[in-house]
Amino acid sequence: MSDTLSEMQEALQQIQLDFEAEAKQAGLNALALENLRVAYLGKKGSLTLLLRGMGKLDAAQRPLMGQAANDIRQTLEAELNGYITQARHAEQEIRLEAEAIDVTLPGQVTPLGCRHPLTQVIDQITRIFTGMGYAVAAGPEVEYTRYNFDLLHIPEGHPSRDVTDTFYITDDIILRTQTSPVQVRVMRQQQPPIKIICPGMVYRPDTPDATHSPVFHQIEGLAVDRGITMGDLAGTLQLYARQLFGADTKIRLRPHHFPFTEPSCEVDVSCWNCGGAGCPTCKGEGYVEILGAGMVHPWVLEQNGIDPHEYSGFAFGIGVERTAMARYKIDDIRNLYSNNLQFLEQFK
Ligand code: 2NL
Repeated sequence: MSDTLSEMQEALQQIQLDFEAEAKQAGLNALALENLRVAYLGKKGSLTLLLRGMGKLDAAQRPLMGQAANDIRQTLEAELNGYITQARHAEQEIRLEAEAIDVTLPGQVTPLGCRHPLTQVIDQITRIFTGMGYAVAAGPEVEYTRYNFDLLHIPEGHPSRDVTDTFYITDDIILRTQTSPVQVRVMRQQQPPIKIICPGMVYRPDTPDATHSPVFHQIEGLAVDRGITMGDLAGTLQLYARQLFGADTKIRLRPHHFPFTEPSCEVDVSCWNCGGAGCPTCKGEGYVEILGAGMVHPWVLEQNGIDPHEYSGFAFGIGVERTAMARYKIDDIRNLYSNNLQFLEQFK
């Protein structure tokens, strides 16, 4: 029986030796160390199996052996935990090293762009009019000839309806040549007071050159209410011009003709470059033309559901490209469509 005891004591010592050898092998590998725990201290580990063999011992010897085995178990556990802590620490060191960020390195600079100059001008003009109480209206770019021409008092046979001046899709469907059809749609939907502006793209079959593009932008405005006069038009455009071109700006209305307004005028502003004295910007004129306007033709009001005996209105049409080219001294409209960054970056 004492043979069995000393055999077991030897086996116990051997387990400790084996464990220590294997722990050395595992080094600071946390996974290998965890496997050791299973192999020695787990349910089917060698130490556990040995303890199960204690049944063969005398009752008197069992506590002795049990004590020894528990001591070893505690020793091994303590060693293992120590190694594992070291291993975790070492692994963390390696990870921290690998993930280290040098905060003194220069950052990645995201290049800052800007909105397109046309968008900037559209937004500026829109702000001026919304500031005066105008709402923004939008409508289709593919339009009926009825809305683009007929209801605006542009009769059949008028030169602007020719295939050389309008993109036809069918006999009665076109690409809009102005944004007035949006205003026509609003008038047919709502009674006065109406105060709207209609920014948007318009189309005309022009060969591109320094001042022409088959696609361009317009902002049309419309105000209809009781008692609207040409004085309201002049005052509104005066405020507009001062805000866009500077507080000293004067405006000048010259008689003109449009089919959809009566009377009609072209509107000039005093030259923002020379203030009216005459210079290359205004070609010696002192004034520069910026838009067309007039009192909405009573026929147009009537055709679109508004009683011209009760209401009157004014309308105007602003060429966005023209305005941008004037404001920023752009000499070729094609610069606005070329997506040339050297050009566009000037508008930051
Ligand atoms: C120009 C001239 C103009 C209008 C547009 C308009 C719209 C309605 C009724 C009457 Cl619904 N008129 N629009 C009026 C006068 C001039 O544009 O030279 N634009 C660049």
